[in-house]
Amino acid sequence: MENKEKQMVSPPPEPRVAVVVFLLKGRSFLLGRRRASVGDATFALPGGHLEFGESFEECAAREVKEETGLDLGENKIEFLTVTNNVFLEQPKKSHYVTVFMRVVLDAQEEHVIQNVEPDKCYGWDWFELENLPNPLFWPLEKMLKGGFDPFLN
Ligand code: 8DG
Ligand code: MG
Repeated sequence: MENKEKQMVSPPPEPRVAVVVFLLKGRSFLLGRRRASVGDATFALPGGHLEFGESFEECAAREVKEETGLDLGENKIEFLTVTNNVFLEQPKKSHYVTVFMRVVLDAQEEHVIQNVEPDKCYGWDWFELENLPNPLFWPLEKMLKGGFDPFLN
């Protein structure tokens, strides 16, 4: 096969941008167990791919709404940090520039969380930083093991 044809069959992998959100409530934040080819059965933050023309804040609000049903409304959505996540193992190589955002929810208020996309997530729950579930999705694990504290910064 000519090189050009090969590229049409399977385009070269490219880095993608993901926006993920720490929804903080008291000492807890929301994690869901993934149903996905990348990181299946691991616990991850709500989030997804940045769409063309979106700000990080718009993407964060959209993904949280799509995945949990929670409307962030007037809540402040803050940028926390960005990490570079290269995963070269087969069958699914991936490279994500992952933008971490934060929303501090009012701990006194009740927040109804729904599993809106049960084909992508086994369910959401609140976890404390000192008592996280296992296994965490590796980009999240890498960052937390590196000492990053979403409650500070
Ligand atoms: P979309 O097509 O609806 O936009 O995306 P999605 O179906 O919600 O994708 P996703 O897998 O939830 O998120 C996209 C990528 O973001 C994921 O494959 C890898 C990267 N990512 C991280 N860390 C995290 C995390 O903690 N949670 C989520 N959901 N994605 C993460 O690097
Ligand atoms: Mg997602």
